[in-house]
This record gives sequence, C-alpha cells and structure tokens, in this order.
Amino acid sequence: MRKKIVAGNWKMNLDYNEGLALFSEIINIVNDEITGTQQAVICSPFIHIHSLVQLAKGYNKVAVGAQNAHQAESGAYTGEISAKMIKSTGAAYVILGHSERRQYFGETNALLAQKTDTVLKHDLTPIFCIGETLQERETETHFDVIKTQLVEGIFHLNAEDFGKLVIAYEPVWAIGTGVTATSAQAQEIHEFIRKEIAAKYNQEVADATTILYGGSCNPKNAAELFAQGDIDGGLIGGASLKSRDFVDIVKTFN
Ligand code: 3PY
Repeated sequence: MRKKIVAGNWKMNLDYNEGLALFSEIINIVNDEITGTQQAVICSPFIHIHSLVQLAKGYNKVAVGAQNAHQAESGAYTGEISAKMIKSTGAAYVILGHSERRQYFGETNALLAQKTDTVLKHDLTPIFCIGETLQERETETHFDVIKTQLVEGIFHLNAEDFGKLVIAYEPVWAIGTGVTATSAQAQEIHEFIRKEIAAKYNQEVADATTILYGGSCNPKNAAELFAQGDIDGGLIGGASLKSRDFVDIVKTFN
C-alpha cells in the first residue's frame, strides 16, 4: 500500500503568530477527526518551522516541511537556507521545484536535481513538483515536458533513493487560478508518470511511489481526485490556509 499524503503549501503567507495559531488548530482537528493512516504535512515559511515541529510533538499524524532548500551544503549564499539547517529543526519534508520557484526564481531541472541530492543526503523527503503550462498542454507537448522534468530532475537517482521521494503533479494552469484539472486529466498524467517510473526502474518501485495532485485542490473536489487509482493525495495551496478546509481534505482518506 502506497503512503497517502496531504501536504499543505502555505507559500509566503501568515506571520509567525498567525502560522502558529493555524497550525495549532490543524493539529487539534487532525487529532480529533483523522482515523486513517494518511499523513498530513504542513510546509510553512522557514521562520515557522522550528516552532511548528515543537507544537507537533506527540501528534505523529502531522509532519512539518519546508518549501525550498539550497543545493549547497553551506557557504556564502546570503539569505539562503540549507537542507542541513532544515533537518536540524526536526522538519521531515521539503517541497522542491514548485512551479512558482521554476517561474519566478529560474529553477531548472538541472538545479533541482542538485537540490534533490542535497535534500536526500540530509534524510529529508523531497516533494518533487512537476507539471506543464497551459501553452504546453494546448500544444500537446505536456507528456514530453513531464518526462523531461522526471528524467532531468530525479531519474539520476538510484532505485533506493528514488524510493524515498514523493512526486507532486501540479499543472501550472491550475495553480492559484481556481481551475482544477478534471479527475480524468489528473489520473491520465499520474498513470503516465507511474509508467515512466516503471520503465526507468521497475514496477515495484513505480507501485510504491506516492504521487500527489496539486492545483486548486479543495474539500469539494478532493474526494473525486483522490479516488483515482494513481492519485495518492494532494499538495494543497489556498485551502491549506483554512484549518477546516485542510483537514476536510485530509479526511478524504479516513
Ligand atoms: C496550489 O494549489 O495552488 C498550489 O500551488 C499547491 O502547491
């Protein structure tokens, strides 16, 4: 059985106190209402992480993650945060390659391959994001784009390391737009990703890989999306900023 994960991506929202208050609400509701084995994760801005980890102690249904990490171990990179620093807070996950990082910060597949190596080296779980733009879908190059992101970003890993990461398929046209991929569109890509993993590694590795859907996922559309055979949870943007909505999405797997 693949691990089911619902990860919230708070992006650059919530000041320190607001973040702690929201996280406290989330862990309380998760504790009361989640009966399954699914894992909830909150990927917060860096400034919250250490405090959230402290709040989450004793609540193993909620883990904490970062939204980025630098590829280098340490050094003269003013303003950056290393994977080792993230690990030292007690966080467990790191989102890599979100389309906003690719678009606004010029992150390439080659850079993301380095970041993946560094994050894995520090025993953190990368949530590696891939997805096509609207133009790429309209010109029917989306399968090629996704394959290239896989090949250049993560297919250099050996099977053991590959088995430690989580993939998130986030069509760029569905991020922050309120437009969601239909469950059939999402399933088609998830199935494609799993087939590519099977071709590169083997069926066992492919069957064990958790692949999340992200992009305007909310409590109304989560059940249909998560019912698809190759969708193992979600990476949740706006809806993760509301405790009730986020936990309702996590509850889909109860
Ligand atoms: C969204 O749902 O908009 C996201 O970007 C999740 O990462």
